[in-house]
Amino acid sequence: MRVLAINDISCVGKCSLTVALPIISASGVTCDILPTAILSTHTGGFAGYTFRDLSEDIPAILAHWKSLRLQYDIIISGYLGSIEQIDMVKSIKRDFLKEGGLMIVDPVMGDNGKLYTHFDDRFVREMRGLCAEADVIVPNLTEASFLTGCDYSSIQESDYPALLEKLGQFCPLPSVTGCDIECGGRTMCAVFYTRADGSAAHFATEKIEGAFHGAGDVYASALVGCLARGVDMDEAVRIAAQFTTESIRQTALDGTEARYGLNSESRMYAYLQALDKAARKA
Ligand code: PXL
Repeated sequence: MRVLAINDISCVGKCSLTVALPIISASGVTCDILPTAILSTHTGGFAGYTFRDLSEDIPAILAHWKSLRLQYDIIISGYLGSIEQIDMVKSIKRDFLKEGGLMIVDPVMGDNGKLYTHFDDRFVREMRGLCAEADVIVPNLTEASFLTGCDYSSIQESDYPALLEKLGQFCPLPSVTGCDIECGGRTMCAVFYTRADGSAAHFATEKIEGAFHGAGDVYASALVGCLARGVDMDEAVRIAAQFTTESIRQTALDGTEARYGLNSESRMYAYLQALDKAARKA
């Protein structure tokens, strides 16, 4: 099983490839990488970061891979720095995804109702086009609202199924993370997702107060790890969401700054045990 992770390298801040590579490869599959940019830190919460766009290097990298006849079972794309890179991902899918392979898009664009620096409405439109070529998409609630044109500030719990349905109009297996729901007087944090048979489902974990950077990257990477091991969508969502919540809990416990990312390292063993158990049953 060979996975390609397309994402940036934020040297500090534990997101994108510094999260995807360790989690996907620890899941027991090959994880090749295509870095889209190198930054000294990610762009969320640090001033003065460096940003080197690697678009110019990508055609030669791909030409070399073609000469090696590389093909992937799963391709996951994350942070893309430009519309040109969105187009590159579309052509990478055409050239490098095996017949019957899985294209997963994490449409990294924003959080807490706002787009990240560097992104605008045109980028959102193009990202919608990329999502339309994916089998699975994993937006957070902010990204889902931009992709569907729903007003983030007015979204309520009762709107989540309709949001999922709207995403389903352009991608067969959408899921939305970071959906707060009330459950027995407590606020929980849920993933709303669609199963392969088209039915909708959600899975909730404890909500830990605070903003935690990089949670989406941990979730997407663990989901890929699980799917790559043949685990079905219900179990994959459950295991990935639990790992993410445990990583958030650890980070809150450690009291480290949110912008330095999730302390998921010490929760990795429990994640792998859960994955191993599910993969044996699959
Ligand atoms: O975690 C998402 C992410 C990935 N890569 C870069 C980012 C962000 C979010 O801010 O800035 C460069």
